[in-house]
Amino acid sequence: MNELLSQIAHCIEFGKVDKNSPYPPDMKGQDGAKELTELALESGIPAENILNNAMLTGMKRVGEKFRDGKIYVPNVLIAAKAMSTSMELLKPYFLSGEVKHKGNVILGTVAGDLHDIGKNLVKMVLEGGGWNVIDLGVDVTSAKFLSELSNNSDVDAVGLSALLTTTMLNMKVIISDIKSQFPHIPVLVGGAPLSSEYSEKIGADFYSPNPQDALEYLNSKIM
Ligand code: B1M
Repeated sequence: MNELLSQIAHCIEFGKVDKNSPYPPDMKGQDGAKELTELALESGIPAENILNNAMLTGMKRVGEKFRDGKIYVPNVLIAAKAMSTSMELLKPYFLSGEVKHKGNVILGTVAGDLHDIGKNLVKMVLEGGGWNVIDLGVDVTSAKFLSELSNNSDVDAVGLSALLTTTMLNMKVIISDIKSQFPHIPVLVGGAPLSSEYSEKIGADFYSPNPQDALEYLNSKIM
């Protein structure tokens, strides 16, 4: 891996947000995810490469260590902060695509679930691909999705994200509620614990393991 990319992955893994952040103590005074991401962009490394080969690599290591009980929630939170800081810097590159909106998508992390890094990436890629995203945030209930659909007559699709095996169960209820009142609205789902089999079982129209497939699915709806 490119040295700069591996340094960014390291900063995210250990939660080194920027040069001024005191954490972790052994990296005090060193460049953090912010400065190194800026440098990578200035050096001409494509934003997609930084995302896939540095940021997601760092976050994958965090997930593995968290799963294995080697780190705890505060470590994950500070890593997520470093990840979000880098993501903000990539935003303009993902948004530089098209200007005219292809349509409107409601997006949210489902009820009970507070994970929003993946959902925010999906938002960035969809917006970069020309879609207007109505972001309902995290912990979004069925009632909130329905109220948003009632208030916006020109919504083309709804996207649901879930990261927990417990909250992915809530998708079934949300989809069923949406389909009973808005049967014509396609619902796409994504998130680490999901699969296409599960997506089919809960009545979703499409399962996307990554933001790009979600974008291609939406684009296929207007072709
Ligand atoms: Co949580 N957490 N967490 N966590 N956390 C996981 C998900 C976990 C797998 C960690 C582990 O044990 N290895 C585990 C879930 C286990 C399970 O369900 N079986 C877990 C747990 C247990 C928990 C808590 C219960 C811990 C606790 O409190 N004891 C708790 C739950 C809180 C809640 O939600 N109610 C919790 C809390 C947190 C933090 C708040 C500390 C933090 C979230 C911060 C934030 O999001 N702002 C956090 C984090 C960061 C993680 C890990 C480490 C990283 C998740 C992440 O951001 N990944 C995660 C372990 C892991 O996944 N490696 C873990 C990077 C992100 C880009 O990937 O979200 O999968 P992802 O999104 C991808 C694709 O899935 C796809 O595109 C994205 C880009 O490729 N995608 C879509 C996602 N949504 C999509 C929608 C689409 C299309 C594609 O269309 C609509």
